[in-house]
Amino acid sequence: MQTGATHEGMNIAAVEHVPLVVVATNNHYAYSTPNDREFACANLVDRARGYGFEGYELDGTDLAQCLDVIGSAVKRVRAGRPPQLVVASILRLAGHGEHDDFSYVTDDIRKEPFAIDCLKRAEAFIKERDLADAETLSAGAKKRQRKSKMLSAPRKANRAQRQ
Ligand SMILES: Cc1ncc(C[n+]2csc(CCOP(=O)(O)OP(=O)(O)O)c2C)c(N)n1
Repeated sequence: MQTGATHEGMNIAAVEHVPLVVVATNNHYAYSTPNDREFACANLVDRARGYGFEGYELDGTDLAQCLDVIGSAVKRVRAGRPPQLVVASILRLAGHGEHDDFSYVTDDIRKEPFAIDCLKRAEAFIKERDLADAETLSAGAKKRQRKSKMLSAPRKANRAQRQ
């Protein structure tokens, strides 16, 4: 959201009535730089008006809300409304890269509602609505475990090397 290309692209999309939906995942940090060092407006979604977009905010940890709000934004642009900006609030729950121990995230931020694990919440939502069977859900969980093991292996190796 901070690069020149994004600003220029959003501006021209509104001028040209492009049916565009921009979903900005605000994970509160650009590497270790917090939101208040990245932008001075109260909320990212405030920018929508300046571009000539319509703006919506949502809880990015809530799959039902994501489907609803983003789905409605898509319907609106298809119906000829201006481009849409949807800002989803969430927290990155690991480092920016394997070298990043994530220690700059304050305890206050970790207690925020947007800091919960969206995958666990999505799993509960899917189970509640019976949208997938147990086998499919456990296959997804196994895949995530394998990925997390693969990601933590180089971190452990790096730490061992430094000691
Ligand atoms: C306007 C601007 N240009 C460049 C940077 C340098 N910079 C620091 S972290 C980063 C990458 C951020 O990646 P992103 O996916 O947004 O966040 P993260 O993976 O850390 O959650 C960049 C380009 C910056 N912070 N702000």
